[in-house]
This record gives sequence, C-alpha cells and structure tokens, in this order.
Amino acid sequence: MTDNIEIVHRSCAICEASCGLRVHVNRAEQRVERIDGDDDDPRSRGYLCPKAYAMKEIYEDPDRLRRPLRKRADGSWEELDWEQALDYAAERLQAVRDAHGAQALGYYIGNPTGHNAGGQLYVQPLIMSLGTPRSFSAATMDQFPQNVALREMVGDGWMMPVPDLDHCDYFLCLGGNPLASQGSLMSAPNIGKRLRALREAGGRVVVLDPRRTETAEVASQHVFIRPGTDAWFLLAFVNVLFAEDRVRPGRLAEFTDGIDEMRALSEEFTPEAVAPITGIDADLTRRIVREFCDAKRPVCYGRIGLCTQEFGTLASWLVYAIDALTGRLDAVGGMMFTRPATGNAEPGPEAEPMSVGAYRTVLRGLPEVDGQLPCGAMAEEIEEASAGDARMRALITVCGNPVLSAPNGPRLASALEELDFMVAVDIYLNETTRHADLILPSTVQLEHENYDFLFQTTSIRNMARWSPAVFEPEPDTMDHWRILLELGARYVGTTAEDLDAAMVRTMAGGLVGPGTRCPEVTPEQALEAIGETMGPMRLLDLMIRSGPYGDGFDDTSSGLRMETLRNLPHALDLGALEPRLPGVLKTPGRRLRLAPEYLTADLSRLRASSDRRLDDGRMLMIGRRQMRNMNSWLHNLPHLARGRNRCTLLMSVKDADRLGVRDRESVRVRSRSGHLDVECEVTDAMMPGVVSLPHGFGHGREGTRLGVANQVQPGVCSNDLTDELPLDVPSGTHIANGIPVEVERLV
Ligand SMILES: Nc1nc2c(c(=O)[nH]1)N[C@H]1C(S)=C(S)[C@@H](COP(=O)(O)OP(=O)(O)OC[C@H]3O[C@@H](n4cnc5c(=O)[nH]c(N)nc54)[C@H](O)[C@@H]3O)O[C@H]1N2
Ligand SMILES: Nc1nc2c(c(=O)[nH]1)N[C@H]1C(S)=C(S)[C@@H](COP(=O)(O)OP(=O)(O)OC[C@H]3O[C@@H](n4cnc5c(=O)[nH]c(N)nc54)[C@H](O)[C@@H]3O)O[C@H]1N2
Ligand code: SF4
Ligand SMILES: [Mo]
Repeated sequence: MTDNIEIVHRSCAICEASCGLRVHVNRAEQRVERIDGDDDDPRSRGYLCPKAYAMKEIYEDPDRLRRPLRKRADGSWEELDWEQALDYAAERLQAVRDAHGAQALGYYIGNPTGHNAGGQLYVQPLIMSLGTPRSFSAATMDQFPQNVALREMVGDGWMMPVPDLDHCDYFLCLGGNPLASQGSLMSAPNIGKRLRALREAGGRVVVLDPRRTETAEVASQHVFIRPGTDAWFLLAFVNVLFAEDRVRPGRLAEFTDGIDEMRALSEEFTPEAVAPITGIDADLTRRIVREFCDAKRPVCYGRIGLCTQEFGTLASWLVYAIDALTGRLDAVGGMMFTRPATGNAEPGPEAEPMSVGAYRTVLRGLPEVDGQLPCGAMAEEIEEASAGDARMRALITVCGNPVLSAPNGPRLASALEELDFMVAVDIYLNETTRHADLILPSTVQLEHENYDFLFQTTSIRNMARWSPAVFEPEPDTMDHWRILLELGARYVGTTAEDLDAAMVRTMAGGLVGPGTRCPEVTPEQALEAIGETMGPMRLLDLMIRSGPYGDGFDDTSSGLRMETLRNLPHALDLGALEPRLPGVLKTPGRRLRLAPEYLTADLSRLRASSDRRLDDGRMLMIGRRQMRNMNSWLHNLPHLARGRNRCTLLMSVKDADRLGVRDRESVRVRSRSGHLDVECEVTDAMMPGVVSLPHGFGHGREGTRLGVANQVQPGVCSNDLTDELPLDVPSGTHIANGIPVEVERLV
C-alpha cells in the first residue's frame, strides 16, 4: 500500500445489508483504487458482494448526470444552472396548480430513497408542500401488503418485525431469496454464512418457492409452491395448529385478540382442501407444521414473493399471525422488533384508524390506502382518455424508474408523454427520465455522508451507523436532500432555510418537553444543541439525542449523539433484539390484533378464486433477483454488466419438452398486457408450469444515455408483461408473481 492511499470506512448504500466497507482512496488522483470488506465491522465482518464496487463505478460513470438538464422543444437537452433549474421547476408546477389545483400534481418515490438518509428525511417537506393525494411509490410493487398487515395488527405499518436470525433454529422462508437479495426487511450481511451456521448448529432451513433458488440450495428442505397460493398454505398451517392443539401464544396471550377468530376462519382450509391449489401434499404440510412447533426457536418469514401476488396482504398477515399463535412473535429467535437509535419504534399514542379511500383514482375508483395509490394506476390517472379533465398533469419522480419497475411499463411510457410537465430527480437519463422536461441530478453515494436510517429499523441486531463522504462533491452539484427541500420551498414560495427551520422546530416540539423522554428539555435548547448546519445529520442528531440510547441533550451524559457515531469507523452494535410488546403497540387499547376485519374481509375474495387457482395448465410467470443487479439501475456499470446474458426466462425441463424448446433458444411470452421475445434457460430448478424472468432490464431505448446498459446487458422488461389491472385489493399492491402467460417457441 502506497502512502497516498487513504482508507475510508463507510457502509455500502446499495442494498439493505449495509455492509461495512473499506474504501481505498487515491487522493492525488481523486480515485477509488479498491473497495474491500471491513473485517472489523461488527455486522458484516469483512463480507461484501460484487455490488459494493458499484459505488466506485457510479461515481466515475461518464453517463451519470452532474448538472440539471432541460429538454428543448426539439427534444434535445441543455444544461442549466441550479438556480434556473429549480425556479423553472417551481414555475411550471405552480402553473399546473394554479390552473387545475394541487390535485393535478402527483409524485412517485423510488427505491434508492430508502438508501439515503437525506432522501428519506427530506422527501417529507416536499410531499407536504405539494399537498396532493396523488402519491405513488415503489412500495406498491414491494412491501406494502406487509405495511398494511402491520398497520392493522400492531398499529404502525413501519414497525416491521425481523427474524432474529442468529438465534433461531428453524427458519421457514416463503417468497424470499436472501442469498440473491442479501436479505430484505432483514438486514443481515452474509446471509449465506448465517444460514449455514444455523444448520451446522442442528437447525433447519425450509424454503417454499416455485423455484429452487440459491437460498433453497443451502436449505435443509425446499418445497415447490404454486405461485400466488401462499395464503392457502398458511391458512392450512393455522388449521393444523388448532387441529393438533399446537397454538401456544405464551406471554402474548395477555394482550392478543382474535385467537378464536383464527380458529374459526381457518377451519375450512384443511391441508387436504388446499393441496390441489398450492401443489403441496397434505402430509408434507402437516410435517412442516409439526417440525416448526417442535423446534425450540422457530421463525416464519415471508418477503416479496409473498407480497406482490394476488393475495399479498392475506399471506403477509398470516406469516405474522402464525408467529404470534406459536408464541414466536416478539420472542428470542423469532420475529422481533428492533429498537432504532432514532426513536422511531418507541411507545407512543394510539394510532388513528388507517385511512382508506380519502382519495380515489378517476377511472377505476381505486382507493388510497394509508396514503398510497397503486403505482400501476399512474398511467390511467395521466391519460386524458381515462381521467378526462380530472387527469394528473404534472409528475415528480424521485429516484424512480417506473417505466421499467411498475406494471405495464409501455402504457406508462406513453402516458408520460401526455403530461404538461415532468421533473425527475435522478442521476441518469434513462427509460423513465427521458420523458421528463427537466432532470435534477443529485450527488452520489461517495459524495455525501449517510446514516443507515431505514436499515437500522430492519437490522437483525440493533445498530447505528454514520458514514462519511469519501469525496467532496464536485462544484455546482447538489445533494439529494437539498434538491427536495428547494423544490418544496420554491413551489410554496418560501426559502429552503425557512422550510427547513419550520420542519426542525416541529420535530423538536414532538421529541422534547413534558411527556417525552426529555421532559426537562425545551425545543429551543434542543435546537441550539444540534447546531445550525442544515441537512439530514442535524435532524438525525435531534432524533438520536432524544432517542432510547440518547444523551438527552445533556453534555455530561455518555448517551448517544451524532458526534459519537461520527467518531466510530464501524457500525455501533446496540445489542441483540429484545422483546418490545406490548409497550410499543399503537392499536386501540394496545392489543395485538390477530384477526382485524380489514384483513379477514379479503378471505371472501380468496374463497371465490379457489376454483380458478386449481392447476389448469396455465403457465405462470414469476420474477427473480440476481446478485449483480439492483432493480433497474446498476446495469450501466461495466464491472457488474459483464458476462453472459442474465435476462433469461427459466423454464422447467417438463415444460421445455412439451413446448419443444431447447436450452438457450428464444421463446415468445404473451400476457394480457403485452408480449416479448426472450432467451430461454431450461432447468430442473423450476416448478413445472412456472417460468421466471428477472425485472429491471429492458434497456436500449432511444433517447437514453446508458452506454453500457444499452450495449452490454439490455435484456427485456418483465414489466411489459405484468398487468396493471389486477391487484392485491386490501393494499392496492400489484402482482409481479403469478402472471398468467403463454409461451411459444420462436421458429
Ligand atoms: N416485475 C417486477 N417488478 C418489480 C419488482 C419485481 O420483483 N418484479 N420489484 C419491485 C421493487 S421491490 C422495487 S423496490 C421497485 C424499484 O422501483 P424503482 O425505485 O422505480 O426503480 P429502480 O430500478 O430502483 O430505479 C432507481 C432510480 O433511481 C435512480 N438513482 C439511483 N441512485 C440515485 C441517487 O443517488 N440519486 C438520485 N437522484 N437518483 C438515483 C436511478 O437512476 C433509477 O432511475 O421495482 C419493483 N418492480
Ligand atoms: N442483488 C439484488 N439484491 C436486491 C435487489 C436486486 O434487485 N438485486 N432488490 C432489492 C429490493 S428493492 C428488494 S424489495 C429485495 C427483495 O428481496 P427478496 O424478497 O428476497 O427478493 P427475491 O430475491 O426476488 O425473492 C423472492 C422469491 O419469491 C419467489 N416467489 C415468487 N412467487 C412466489 C410465490 O407465489 N410464493 C412463494 N412462496 N415464493 C414466490 C421467487 O422465486 C423468489 O425466489 O431485494 C433487494 N436486494
Ligand atoms: S450485500 Fe448489499 S450492502 Fe453488502 S456489499 Fe453487497 S450491495 Fe453492498
Ligand atoms: Mo424493493
């Protein structure tokens, strides 16, 4: 190692695992020489995956935008300075509002927002300023059914229990492939090692998935399940729990409602009754239930394959209900609630009932659920033919690529052309942002400090971590939080400083004073303590100092504050997860609600579809994640893009024989919403009748500036086939798994 190499410790901001990294920086040349895992990080212990290198390649990517771009009348782009660009955005948005009302505006918040504390905290003032109910995000292609289930069961949709993975001895995994995704709503670096350790200690890992995944390969047992039928399997699980007298809620019983309802509602779903639907033999179902109950510390976990399916809310709810009925919710080695340093999972007032239908989409009357509209309804809200005069006329996208990630992307792409104005807060000119009138690019991961804000709430151990910027941002660039704040402020005709001050004051008012953890502290004292430097770190300092591990704004206390974290090169381990119930429940009367009516009402829809769900020989398409992708946006990086075409359709040997398709031949796949041609991979890892296509591809479109993605791994877009019409009704989430398709050989 030469003298001019400096090592910067920080966490990786690409996926939820948030591994500790050592970034080797050549200061003289302003370059990252190498990125490796940080052996001293208590969470990741030296682990990293190939995507860590993306942080370097994003920073260096010549295609990445550094300055605002405005579309000229002829469709070409011109650079603007920030003042001009932000004023232009505000003027155009105001013009739409003044002519048609705030409701004519809408926004879409994409996934990388969750990986940037500045993005997460400052999207709020933007949303408040816009004051429109047309709120869309990637959540309705993701975890929203889990949010809705928890909102009803524990009163807070964002208090998400995570598997206490290092202490469990039976891990039942449905609809997650943590070896590829690196764990979702379960932040745990090096999942493979953890699952192997679990097995070596005598435990079992059981995976239910229509594909024998990378996770299934390291499991004790893999069971094929027909896509979209998990709710039936889980109802049969509950049925067996009662039938065999294995319901043991333990200490939860004191504050749990709905146990008898669970018995009654599961009665008809015997393992025999559901077997023809799920494809899982009744005896096997019983064996899984018995093994689960006989284990010392079992846990049942479900993730995206369970959410983005026709009965996503029912399936998500049943996972939590099973954990509760067996006494595994809020128990060591079970599903546990974290205790984030920022105080967002502390006891608090009872929640109001969840909002449903305060706004409804124009054409289909789809209700907002807890403030969210189905992201696949964006197109119909924009199209004049669908929404007429009430249409959405302006759109703000923030770190999102819905043309590739939302269902029926082609319909959305053409709808975007009907907008009066579109502004994209994004770093690439890609499949979505090419439709914008203005693109506002932020600084990227290595150029700003960060705090693992979201992933401290889903970590399998309590933790806190601040990460430094590796490079000074280039001149004339702007941080993500600042762009969002400026957009909001200019739109309502105030300054960023004033909007920020108002937000911080409101926050402080809620965090200190009588009835809080800091009863003696006044908001003024708290504000003085956190200083005047605007931005996310000041807000986080406020939360951390008033939070459960905080110093309470007492300089003599050894409690936590941002400064403590700034001086730590690694994640701060705040200990194993501990039981939190009933203290943190926010339901009426602080009860754990096992059978809330909003959720159980959807059982009638499930029953009505039972016949349709019998195996009728249709092919069903599911998705898959791959180690070297992150949704749609890492394909422009040479290191990750290289290698053989990964965007292939996996098909079972049985189906391939039936259709006369050979390995690596192309096939045509059709659904209600579209068709595409794709290379087929024949494998014994697929359940017969099911095909799998990864999402996030479909590059190579005219007008995009993605030199590598367009050339090296363009692929096809699975969301050309997903259908925006059917929904998981209670949550308004789309179906990305279990899409009926027809596949034919291309001759
Ligand atoms: N068929 C199918 N579709 C799916 C899924 C599936 O499993 N199957 N998964 C769904 C899920 S879980 C998700 S989360 C969504 C994701 O959906 P989206 O969030 O809409 O899409 P991403 O591909 O994550 O796109 C991220 C965007 O953010 C930009 N970006 C990245 N980093 C930064 C940054 O630092 N600053 C700024 N300003 N912009 C940045 C990228 O250029 C890109 O345009 O996709 C969903 N779509
Ligand atoms: N490398 C990489 N990591 C990622 C991402 C990425 O794109 N690439 N995306 C990130 C994001 S945004 C998210 S939300 C997380 C998601 O993290 P995970 O939930 O772990 O996502 P997947 O790997 O897609 O796993 C979903 C699994 O569900 C299975 N499945 C499909 N349909 C069904 C069904 O009906 N029933 C059952 N039981 N299983 C089904 C699929 O075969 C697949 O194995 O991953 C994150 N991590
Ligand atoms: S697993 Fe996720 S957090 Fe860890 S290095 Fe890979 S992308 Fe980064
Ligand atoms: Mo996601």
